[in-house]
Formats: sequence, structure tokens, C-alpha cells
Amino acid sequence: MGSTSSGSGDEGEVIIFDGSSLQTTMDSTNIDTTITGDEDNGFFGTSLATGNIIGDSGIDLLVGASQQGTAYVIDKNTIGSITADNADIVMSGVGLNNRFGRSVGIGDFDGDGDQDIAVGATGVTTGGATYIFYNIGTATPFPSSASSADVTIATSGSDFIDFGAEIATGDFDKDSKTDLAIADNNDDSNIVIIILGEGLTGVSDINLGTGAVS
Ligand SMILES: [Ca+2]
Ligand SMILES: [Ca+2]
Ligand SMILES: [Ca+2]
Ligand SMILES: [Ca+2]
Repeated sequence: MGSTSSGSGDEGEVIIFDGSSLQTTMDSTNIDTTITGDEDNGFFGTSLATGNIIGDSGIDLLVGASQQGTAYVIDKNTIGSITADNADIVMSGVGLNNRFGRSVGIGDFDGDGDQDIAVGATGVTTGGATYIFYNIGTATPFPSSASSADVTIATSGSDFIDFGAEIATGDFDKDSKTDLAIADNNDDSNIVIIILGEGLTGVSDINLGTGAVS
């Protein structure tokens, strides 16, 4: 499956192209599915990740809408040119202008075999935050609010301004737990930090302080 996002409407949208139809020249007839945001200027599609995070073994979508502070978990099986409010789970950030959904990532951070999710929120005071939600393996594997995150990675300003602007995942130390690279790409910060999956074990809050990067 290939996918991309586009902002042709005020709401934003995510377009899915069936891999079997990928070719050098494409137009709207090659579109398999369109998912449209449910809020004007919500920036639906700010961020996008794919992985098996809900339902059967099929690959699903995690979509961020940064301006409205929302992330959507969408079971691929329910997709059929839907709008975002048909998502299987709608997750909200905490606080005013939190920019929850600015970035999203998928990986098995606790190494139990279920794919977990990470969501960045650059607007959280004072320097941005990133939340980890472990997949509990039920029909609704994630909570609806960032206040119920399993791990909150917070900052205290100074060196951090837009922490959580980008997230990338991968098992950098080959211990089978997926690790996190989180960027703060503000002009005045420009930091990428890596947090190992093993460093998340048994932890509910991590505060990076003003720039405790080692
Ligand atoms: Ca699935
Ligand atoms: Ca897991
Ligand atoms: Ca689990
Ligand atoms: Ca690892």
C-alpha cells in the first residue's frame, strides 16, 4: 500500500492508493480511498503512520490533525471513503493549542508483540511533549485522551520549543523493543533525541528538563 496526504480542502484529507495500481503517471482514477478530516482548518493529515494497531492482522492508519489536537486510529477494514469522525478511536491532547498529532509513530515499544503508538504535541507548555500509548490488545486498544498515556515525555522549555515535531521509530539497539527518535525542529532548538524502548520500561513520566540531552 502506498499513501500520501493532501490539503485540497480546509479539513485536510488522506488519500490511499492501492499498490497494485501504482504507476508512473497517476490521476484521481488511481485513488483507492479518501479519508476527509472532520474539522475546518484542523490540519487532518499533518502526520501519518501505518502499522497493525487495531483489529485483525491488517495494516491500519494513525493520522494526526495538529491544529485540532487530535489523532485518529483507523482500522483499515472500516475504511471506505470515510470521514475522520468515523475513526475507530479519536484521541485528544490536553490543554489549549496542544498540537497533539503534530507527529505520530508506531512500534512495539514494550516488546510484547503488540504495536504501540507515540504521538507528539508541540504546543504543550512549555516546550512540547510526546506521549506513548501501549497497545492493550483489546477491541479498543488505546484511550481517548493524552491524559491517559502510559508514558508522558515532557520538557521544561529553554532548549526545547517544538519538541515532538517529528517522530521516527526503529530498533536502534537490536533488543527487540522499538526505540524512538523525537525531533524538535524549531530554529532555536534543532534537537533530535533517542529514547530506547528499554528506557520506557516501568516509567510513566520522563521529564527532559530544559535540555538534559546526553
Ligand atoms: Ca489491524
Ligand atoms: Ca507493545
Ligand atoms: Ca500490549
Ligand atoms: Ca530497542
